[in-house]
Amino acid sequence: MAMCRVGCFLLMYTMLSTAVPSAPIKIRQELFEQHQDTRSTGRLLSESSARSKVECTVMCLDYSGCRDCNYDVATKKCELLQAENSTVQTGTYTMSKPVAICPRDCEDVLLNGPINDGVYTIEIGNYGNERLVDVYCELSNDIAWTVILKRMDGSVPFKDNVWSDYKSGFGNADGEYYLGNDNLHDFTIHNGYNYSLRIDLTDDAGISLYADYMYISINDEADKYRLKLEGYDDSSTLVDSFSKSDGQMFSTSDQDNDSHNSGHCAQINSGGWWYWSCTFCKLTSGYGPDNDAYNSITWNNWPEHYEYFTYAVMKLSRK
Ligand SMILES: [Ca+2]
Repeated sequence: MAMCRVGCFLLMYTMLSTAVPSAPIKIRQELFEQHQDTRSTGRLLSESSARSKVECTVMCLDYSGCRDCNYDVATKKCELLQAENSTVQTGTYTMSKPVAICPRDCEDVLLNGPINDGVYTIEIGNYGNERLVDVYCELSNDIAWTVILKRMDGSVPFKDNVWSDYKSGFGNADGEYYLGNDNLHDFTIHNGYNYSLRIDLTDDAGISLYADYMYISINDEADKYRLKLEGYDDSSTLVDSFSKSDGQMFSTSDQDNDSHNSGHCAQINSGGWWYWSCTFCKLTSGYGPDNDAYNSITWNNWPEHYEYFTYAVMKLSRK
């Protein structure tokens, strides 16, 4: 298990005469203390490029024996060190000593430099019990979205996956994937922030709409990953079809935790979901035109007739 180490020194060593780099590096002051004229020294384990201080730090976390890292903002050079101490340099270096060093979500990623959509490593869970997880970050328009579910090509069999799959997550963050219910629980309950939810859907005619919810959290496995969903935003372009799942437990084809007394909604339909009896929407069901209505991604309040959905995303942003 990778853990955040407070002792990982981040160094922005910038020659005083060096021009300011063209891409501004945003520094989150709550996370990083600035120190002048100090640089971490020690045996050099690795030297490579990184897009940001946080990426450099994550590289250090993943590198056996790495204790400190130095990041050069101007050249984007990342040094991984088996550090022994810090030494004072004369007028050349600025050091950032992190209070917390790993991004907890895509907002941390955005605030620490990267501006491009893509896969980033974040840390999930209570401090002292963290794990590193790859997620897809949408970082455009200065809003950081952490994608937790993505359907785009039908390459991942969401509808056939069982409880253990949904528990741990599946797929790849650079394509179709589900972050997993244990990760979702730790992300929404133990990350230290509250999150809102946006659902993006695109149908086979190319119509793209979204629905916003002001708060989402997922309880733990002992409570069957019960969903808390509040505050549908009626300025959304999509009429609500998900709020009825608020308070529902998660069900899969091998676990019936729904509110349907005589039926097993995840078998009547397909895909793990927060069914009641049974659902007005589901994003985990079959992909593409070769599935009936029960076995397809659905959104009952879609404004037009649709054959199937080509794109479906659930993503979270910090409130
Ligand atoms: Ca049932």
